[in-house]
Amino acid sequence: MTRVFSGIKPTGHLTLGNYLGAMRRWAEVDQHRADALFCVVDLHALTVHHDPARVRRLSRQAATLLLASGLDPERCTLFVQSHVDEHARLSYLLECVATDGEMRRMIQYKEKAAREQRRGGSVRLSLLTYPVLMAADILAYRTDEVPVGDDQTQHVELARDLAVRFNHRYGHTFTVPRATSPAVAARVMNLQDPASKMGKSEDVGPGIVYLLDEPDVVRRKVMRAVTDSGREVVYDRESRPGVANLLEILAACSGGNPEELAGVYESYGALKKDTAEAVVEVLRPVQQRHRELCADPGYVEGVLREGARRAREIARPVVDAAYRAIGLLPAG
Ligand code: AQP
Repeated sequence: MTRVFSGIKPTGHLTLGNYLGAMRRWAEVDQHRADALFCVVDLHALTVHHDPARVRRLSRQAATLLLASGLDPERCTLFVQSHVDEHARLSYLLECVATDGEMRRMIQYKEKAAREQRRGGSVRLSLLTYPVLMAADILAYRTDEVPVGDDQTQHVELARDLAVRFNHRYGHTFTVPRATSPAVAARVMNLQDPASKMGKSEDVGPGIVYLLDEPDVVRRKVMRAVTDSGREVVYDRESRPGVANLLEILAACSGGNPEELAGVYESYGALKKDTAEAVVEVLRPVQQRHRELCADPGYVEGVLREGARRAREIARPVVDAAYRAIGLLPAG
């Protein structure tokens, strides 16, 4: 059976980008067709300036929202990365296979390092090695497919390269994974700055729709989305990025196609109104289920405990095999 693994970082409140680019597909497709593992990758949240209490809170919230978005613990394994030691154990071995040059070429590293410096902080070494830990997350489960938004495909490519290199040097140990992205909304852009991704830890709050935004807040954010001075609704990502972003969001929420939808609208106002309502409708059941789950925190904890147990069971023999293959003496 195909094995699928993917994760989400508790670096901020989850966004519509996270949902349309990744979470929704995990719940609607992946958990039904594959042996799927989903992870709140909390160690990754420590790669940038963080507040410990906030990371803990956001980790719990991310797990709750993943369940609210439809992940079913009977169909998939949901757990927290730091509950399974194998991720960190394998990460070190992969650091011994990756190169400094590979890390410095990563686009996300360059962007995030620049942002940390702009905010007056220093750049943590773990931000540079982040893609190696992500490779460990993936390879520890002999993952076949990694369903992610577009922004993560370069990191999955690195995981592939490391798997191939390790296998070639030390004998076949890892499955070589591949990234899969959704057909629409693989990169949802910031509503106030359509040249930038809608990212949960970005500063431009009014351009980001959070999964727990009240309906009126969603409407206000979408109605104020930056478009351009044109009047005709056309789908062109290059010259009309703001309008293209709205069309993609609407298409992803209503099951349509952005190019066809462009032909339906005669004004930006009408497009925004329908997009806002479509987003509100998509978020409504997630928010409802989230409220129910918040009333039963013991349930979420139980799911995570059982998820970590199952995850360890899969990862431990794989990581032990990697320790042997690379030349480390077994503990006996
Ligand atoms: N704007 C987006 N459009 C489509 N997919 C997106 N994803 C994130 N933003 C968008 C996808 O969501 C999954 C989980 O993301 P992550 O937690 O690993 O963080 P990220 O990719 O670095 O994105 P964020 O939300 O912007 O976090 P910060 O601001 O902390 O960097 C991934 O599959 C991602 O592709």
